[in-house]
Amino acid sequence: MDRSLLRSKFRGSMLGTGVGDALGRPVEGCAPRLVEEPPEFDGRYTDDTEMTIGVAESLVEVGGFDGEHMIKTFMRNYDPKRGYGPGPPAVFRLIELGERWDTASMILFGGRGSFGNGAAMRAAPVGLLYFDEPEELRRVAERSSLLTHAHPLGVEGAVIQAYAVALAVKTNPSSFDPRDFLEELESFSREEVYREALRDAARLLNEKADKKKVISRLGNGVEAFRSVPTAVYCFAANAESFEKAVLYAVSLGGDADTIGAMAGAISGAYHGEDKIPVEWVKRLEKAEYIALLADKLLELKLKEK
Ligand code: R7I
Ligand code: MG
Ligand code: MG
Repeated sequence: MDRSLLRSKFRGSMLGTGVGDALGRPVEGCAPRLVEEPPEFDGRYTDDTEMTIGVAESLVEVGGFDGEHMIKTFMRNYDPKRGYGPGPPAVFRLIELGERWDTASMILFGGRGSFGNGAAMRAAPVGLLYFDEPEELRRVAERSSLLTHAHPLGVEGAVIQAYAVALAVKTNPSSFDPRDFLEELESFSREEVYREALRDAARLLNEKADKKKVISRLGNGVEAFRSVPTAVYCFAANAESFEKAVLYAVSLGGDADTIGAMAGAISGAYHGEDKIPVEWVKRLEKAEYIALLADKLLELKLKEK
């Protein structure tokens, strides 16, 4: 693939995360019937994008994955006004109190770790940097998830989201089949909960299901297994347009910023930067910096070779 196309796809995925997040932010937690109109776009992003920035910064600064560096980057960037779930800030506090950085996340939720979607929502940079190295992608997605989300279903959500971004980078829109895409994700995933949900997603696609059915089968919740397959579906069912995919994602309500961010990351990687409405990118907070991080991830990727 030529460099300029890759650059556009990397930028599309990073900006797509921010745009989907910002679009969903005002309607996070709303019932779907309250999101019939597209929400107003003011460009303000939430924890989803803040942590995605952290993942990208750490990968770029280190030249690859370093867990301690990444969690410290999350802590350095942490802004309590960005609407974090309770898990990550609790991990940050434990570490500040002297807990080991590599085990603190396991203390959460009665010692099982979180299965929230907080690791999946920030996985795009991992999918980009390792787009053609599936084993390395899985390893880094798992380890970067474990920093805050230790439950196997929280971890696997991040793996699937990263792999979806990777597949979208590799895909040429002129020869795309959403069923193959879902099948490939299913065969990559190692948790039956996700395999089942991805098969459901394929059925919903065949049925041309309405929103109610999509929400009742796949979910729109903050749990990784009730939002990652949903985001993947939002992309697969609306692959022809970035705008359609993210508008559909946030229209499901519930964890709208996160489903928007994840669908935006996949769709942006698929279409590239130029297919994201200019007005959205113009208004997105720190858009230039986010695009710069995408460029640096690509630079790192090409240096590896
Ligand atoms: O996953 P996390 O970072 O939250 C991300 C969400 C996104 O929607 C962001 O936009 C932001 O709004 O927050 O935060 P966590 O606290 O780790 O997980 C989110 C929630 O999932 C928790 O607060 C719990 O309600 C639920 N949850 C669990 N419930 C029971 N048992 C996560 N893990 C468990 C569990 O093991
Ligand atoms: Mg958020
Ligand atoms: Mg959210």
